[in-house]
Amino acid sequence: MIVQDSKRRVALITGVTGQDGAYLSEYLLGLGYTVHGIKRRASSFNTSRIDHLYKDPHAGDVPFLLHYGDMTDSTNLIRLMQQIRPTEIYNLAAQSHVGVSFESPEYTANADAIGVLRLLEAIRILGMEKETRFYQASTSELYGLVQEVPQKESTPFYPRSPYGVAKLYGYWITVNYREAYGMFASNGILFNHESPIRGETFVTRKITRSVARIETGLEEIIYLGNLEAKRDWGHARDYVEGMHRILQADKPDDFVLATGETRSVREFVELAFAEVARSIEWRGKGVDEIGVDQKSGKTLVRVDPLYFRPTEVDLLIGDASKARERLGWTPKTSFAELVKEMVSGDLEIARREVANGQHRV
Ligand code: NDP
Ligand code: GDR
Repeated sequence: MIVQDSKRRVALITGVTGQDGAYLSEYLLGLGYTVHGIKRRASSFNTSRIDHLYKDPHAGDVPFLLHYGDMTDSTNLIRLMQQIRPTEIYNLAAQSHVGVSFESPEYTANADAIGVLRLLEAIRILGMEKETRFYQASTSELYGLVQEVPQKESTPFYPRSPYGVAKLYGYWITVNYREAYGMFASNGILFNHESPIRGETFVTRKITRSVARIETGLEEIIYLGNLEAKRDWGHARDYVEGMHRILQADKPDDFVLATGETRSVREFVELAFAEVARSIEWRGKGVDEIGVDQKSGKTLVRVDPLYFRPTEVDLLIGDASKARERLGWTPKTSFAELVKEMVSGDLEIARREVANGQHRV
């Protein structure tokens, strides 16, 4: 049984500069938490997603603090944990791009697999097992090659990428430390979740950004990989609330968070273009397939095998009944609302670029 000092609500978020880190920081600050985030040193500013939350600590007592750190450096993680003594840790840091994990498999394993172990060991080394709850950002990529649909907590794992395999280690080491040392350590098995601040190289944001840039004349065409892949896409804002609920449960456990609906990349493209009143007609097959604007006849989408993965995950659709029943969590944003919000966010950015004199093609 974990006994927490009810007055102290101090969260440590790794991966605070990422999509989920930004939404979770905002959510926890709204609940009155003191939030500490770990950011990586970079040669240029990398905090654009959280700048609106940050106040200079010189101004006095501020609830949001950032620290330099890296998941590959245990000395740094131990020191930070010792200084901060968080009551909740959200481990969101990861090399999170599935395609890139085929290019950098060793680094992905170091950050995404061993990084989890480093944090769990830091809790043990500092004797914080009874005061700190641990959330691990697990993923629907664990399911990989389809074994069962919809996928739920009991569905067997069969990861299909170095990223998925590294996350498999992260999942099991979290379960093992819970069972071996009685830690409050839980996995959230989250299906894809997106937003207007999603990284620009994930397929949803890549599409909405290009739709906006094509619409404003900044770009002419979008190159994509596998159009048939199906994903269960939700909104990141809803999912970070689920992460928090997972750590407020009576006991540590593993939970799927998903919408229960699935769409193909092709459907996402069609809906995103429909937001700017364009309808796509598909012509050709396989690598020669193109998407044409029905009105103008212009080619807007082209398939490029560069974006195919050596092994693909064809179909993800999650069953989040356990989270609904035990945590009272349900997603609030529909697929159509998500696409609308993302296209609208990217249109705003593209129009600003145009207004600032960016070159038109
Ligand atoms: P992002 O890629 O947007 O953010 C990843 C974060 O991790 C960034 O802050 C990044 O820093 C940081 N990071 C990467 N490598 C390191 C490292 N070696 N040391 C310290 N920090 C590092 O991912 P999301 O916000 O989308 O996802 C959050 C987590 O949830 C990830 O672990 C991801 O694998 C997992 N997940 C995501 C899902 C999704 O659909 N979004 C679904 C299921 C799981 P920097 O900004 O400097 O790059
Ligand atoms: P995913 O997300 O691999 O599901 O991982 P991504 O958006 O990268 O790919 C989704 C599907 O779209 C296909 N695809 C393309 N993908 C990208 N990135 N770029 C393209 O041009 C393209 N064309 C088609 C992919 O092949 C794939 O099938 C995300 C990440 O956030 C992980 O960290 C997280 O764990 C999982 O979601 C759940």
